[in-house]
Amino acid sequence: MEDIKVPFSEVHYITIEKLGNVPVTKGDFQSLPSHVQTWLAQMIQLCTPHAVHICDGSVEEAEMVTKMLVEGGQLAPLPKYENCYICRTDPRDVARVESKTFLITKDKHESVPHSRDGASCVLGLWKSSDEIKKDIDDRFPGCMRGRTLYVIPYSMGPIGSSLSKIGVEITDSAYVVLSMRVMTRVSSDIWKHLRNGEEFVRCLHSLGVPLPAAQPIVNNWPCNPEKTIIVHFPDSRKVMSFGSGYGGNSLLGKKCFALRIAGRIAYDEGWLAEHMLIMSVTNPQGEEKFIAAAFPSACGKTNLAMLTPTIPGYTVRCVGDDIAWMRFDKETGELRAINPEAGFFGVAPGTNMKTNPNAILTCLQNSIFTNVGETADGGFYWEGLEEETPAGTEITGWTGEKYKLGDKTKKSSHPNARFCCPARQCPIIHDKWENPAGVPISAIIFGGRRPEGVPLVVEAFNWAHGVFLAAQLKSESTAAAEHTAKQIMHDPFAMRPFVGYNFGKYIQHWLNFEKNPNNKLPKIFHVNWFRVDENNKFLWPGYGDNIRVLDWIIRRVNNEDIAEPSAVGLLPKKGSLNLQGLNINWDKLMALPKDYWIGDVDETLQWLDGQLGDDLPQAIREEIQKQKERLSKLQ
Ligand code: GTP
Ligand code: SPV
Ligand code: MN
Repeated sequence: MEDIKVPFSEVHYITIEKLGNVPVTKGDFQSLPSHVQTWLAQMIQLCTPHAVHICDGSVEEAEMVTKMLVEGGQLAPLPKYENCYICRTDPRDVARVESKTFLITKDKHESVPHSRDGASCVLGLWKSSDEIKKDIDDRFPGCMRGRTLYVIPYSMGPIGSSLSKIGVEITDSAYVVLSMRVMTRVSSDIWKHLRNGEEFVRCLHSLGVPLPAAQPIVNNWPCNPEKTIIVHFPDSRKVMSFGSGYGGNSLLGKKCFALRIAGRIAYDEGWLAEHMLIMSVTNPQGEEKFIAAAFPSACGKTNLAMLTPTIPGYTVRCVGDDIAWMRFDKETGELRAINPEAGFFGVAPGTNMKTNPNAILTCLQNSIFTNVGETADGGFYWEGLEEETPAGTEITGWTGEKYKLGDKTKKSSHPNARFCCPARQCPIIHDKWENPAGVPISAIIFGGRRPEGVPLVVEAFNWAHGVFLAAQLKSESTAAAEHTAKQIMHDPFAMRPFVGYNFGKYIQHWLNFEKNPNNKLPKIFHVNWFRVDENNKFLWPGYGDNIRVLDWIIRRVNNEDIAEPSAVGLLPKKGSLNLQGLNINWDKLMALPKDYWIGDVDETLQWLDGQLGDDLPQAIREEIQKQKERLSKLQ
């Protein structure tokens, strides 16, 4: 079932020390760059697969792998659309597992800050090489027994761009092969770029279920939740992931490489790898501005990146929905950003033709849906599609049970169910989205889910204050990781789960960009779409109406006199935000409850000081002090 059937004549063998001859069912091992061959041979020896498949990223390859997965019961076609498939995971493997995600460096404090005694560090988990060696030795030897080892050569960013980086992922999951082909640029051309011995990020992934499986496989989704670990070696640019086939745990180009490892490379090389969407907004005067925005997982990046404006005359175009690599141009001083990814791995529930039509239209072809419901006529279904689904439609929920349309007591989909679709299919994808030189960023937005206290939009007084706004970011927990209770958590820069080195150094790295007078620093903002009233109803309509906030932000970028200082930053002057056609309680939406904010700033200082200790940059302590002083003067 795991085998790809190929004509016998196309198979060649490689001889691996202590293992003997291993068939290569696709691709030519001998033609790979020698440093790649050496690493692959070591990994084959470690994982002992029964065959090797070197991916080329072609359509034919995708068709072959898809066919195999369908025959094996891991994927099923969704005949309502073109080349779309549905997949249900083992219900124990549905999201990232932050508690099992580690950074390995010689010195602990290269990875994690000097937290004060008693504060258990949540800004990265460090293990020593000795400790992790035990975990690795306990898991990886023989982990691909009876399975095919796939070799995926890929580029993060347009192939050949000076802003891009190359990775190679080894995996025993064919689902990962298909998904990586959507999310990254998989191609045999990668090997040409590695010819001169150029380095690449080495990614090893295994489902952790050698065959015959020791435990029953649930939903044809092999995984090993008890033994799941995701391990990063930032110094040697390596990732090893075991036991999970889901999302960021297994598509190693995404969070593992493009944020944690790339973040560290960016620190070393003087640029930024951030958890940010990239979009452009063109105003009625035809003036276009690019914006990057960081929100924690499941807090609205994909939705903002492709929003449909509710006010006339504006055009939004999408460059990326999750990750931005950005650097200040040495000549022009502009901050230029690329989206290193090639696809969207978006939260399905809540996505519909009203909230995000562009996402729906992007995923009607060549897409994979994981942990969603299915309609009897072969379509997808999830919470949020009620109004678009005819009454009486038969639905099977993600757990395989029948689901009754509109049944509020059950869920048809897992809250972290995702669509995986090629970005180029997005109706509003920017024609520069693959520009090797990136796009120039004029504003950076941070935000989170803040039901209480936090106004719709705040502008930072200056760069250092903006970095403080980012450092104090908090958000209500979501289903994107293993947090179950709804609680407000600190998530500085929306990077808490994704930072690849000491967070104190990370904040200082941000602060340092101000020291170069050549850098054209974008203005920094904080937004909150999620404030609620006393009945728990959102005070702001969100989604397409967020254009009104973007419009205000762009006018501020153009230095329009529409902001006034407050204790927490610059707020829109009353009447300066276009609210035409909306029924908004502006005063409630923008209120700064004094007690709330005094509690908040004290708690923020305590938390940052506890987490970062002496690594907390002095400039941030000063910003906190200034905020306290401003708050003390509030009425
Ligand atoms: P990741 O892909 O996990 O990083 O998440 P994301 O930041 O891309 O979040 P996404 O855009 O997928 O939105 C997550 C959830 O928030 C969805 O259920 C959306 O419907 C909801 N959401 C997004 N934007 C808004 C908004 O403006 N207002 C409200 N109320 N909900 C929103
Ligand atoms: C997130 O959790 O931020 C995601 C999904 O985008 S995952 O790829 O699983 O990290
Ligand atoms: Mn997203």
